[in-house]
Amino acid sequence: MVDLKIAQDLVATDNDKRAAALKADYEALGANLARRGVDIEAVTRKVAEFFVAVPSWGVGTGGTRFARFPGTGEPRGIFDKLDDCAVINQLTQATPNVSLHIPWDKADARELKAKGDALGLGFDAMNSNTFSDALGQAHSYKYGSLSHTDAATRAQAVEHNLECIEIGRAIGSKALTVWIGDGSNFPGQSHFTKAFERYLASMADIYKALPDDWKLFSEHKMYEPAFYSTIVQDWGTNYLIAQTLGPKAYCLVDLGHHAPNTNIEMIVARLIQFGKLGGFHFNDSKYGDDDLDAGAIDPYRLFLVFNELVDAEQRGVNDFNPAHMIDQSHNVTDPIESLINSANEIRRAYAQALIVDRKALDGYQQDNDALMASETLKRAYRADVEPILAEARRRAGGAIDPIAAYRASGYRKKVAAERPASVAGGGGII
Ligand SMILES: [Mn+2]
Repeated sequence: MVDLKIAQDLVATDNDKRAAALKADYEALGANLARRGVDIEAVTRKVAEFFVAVPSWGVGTGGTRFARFPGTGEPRGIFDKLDDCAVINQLTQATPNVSLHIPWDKADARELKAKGDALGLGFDAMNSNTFSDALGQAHSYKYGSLSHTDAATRAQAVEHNLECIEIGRAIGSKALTVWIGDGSNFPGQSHFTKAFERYLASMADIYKALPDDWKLFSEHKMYEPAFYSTIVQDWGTNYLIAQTLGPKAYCLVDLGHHAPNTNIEMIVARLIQFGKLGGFHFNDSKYGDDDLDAGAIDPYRLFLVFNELVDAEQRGVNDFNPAHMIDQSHNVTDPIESLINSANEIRRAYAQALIVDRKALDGYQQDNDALMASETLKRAYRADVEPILAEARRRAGGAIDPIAAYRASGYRKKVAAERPASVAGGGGII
């Protein structure tokens, strides 16, 4: 029996108000898609089976390097965070797994597992943190971690990653994501080649400790906190890492970790082609690593990424099973609402990509009909697939309108009374 954070009859009451309109909209969309040769039921089933993991750090209010403005009823620690994650999953039925971050979420592994089980939540990739110093650690990461010039500092950073694997094993995780802040702020500060050699040697030590059924994700990021050079700055370096380490090593693509206007969908296609796409950190951005809600700025780009994923899925690419995770920081919204919306936007992009007429697209590509090829994608993107998303949620026991149901539940007000304001919410940007 799952511990539901919002009374299910409240969700049912809200759904009842919306059921007739949804039925009409779903039938109308079904008729429209049928004329295109698309079976709406097949799309709805696929959408219902598509899940994205939420980040534990995403349910706390984030901040910038200027300030953090705490929200009311913020989670005080990992167990409160898991409660909030359960609310998101209850209403969306799209987020059954949580991605933890160590040391922010450090707790007794048996208690973590028991709490997850009670809430009906599982655990996705573990995230290590060697981009900040934990209280009382022997060696500082001010000048780097896995690539540090000092062997003892590197060993400490490796040891931390091994601890993340151990915690992950105990709670059912199957992957470790490594993002480091290592890099330099000044030309000449760091020897590019020697630093990368040290990084690769440290990662090889972590790789050796990886259980057989685990994956190691390395995450690239162009800049920040290092502003001149970053060790794992782009997908090319990331690919070299995954190739060098071995078959359990994959590249993780965080949408915000690229220069503006980078063709991310093409990077995704390349990594798929060479078997090294590990997964995603979904978010959106206008300028840099803005960590805005998925689909908030450029929903077409999100669709184009999913267009590549669905293309690979339908071509039957071998061992194609990328991890879908959100990595966001919410500064001005209720994080639960932002994560609900983001999960829906990610499913929306998937649904739109599922209805692309791939046979027609292939024909236009063969015939060099650029205009019609582009229109074929746009036609799918323009479709309002909200009735499919809502119906998938409804059938799974979620909310037809999850934001409305969440607001009607008064959950935030209730937890605000139980959770006194704290200065450290554990929100973070990676
Ligand atoms: Mn990330």
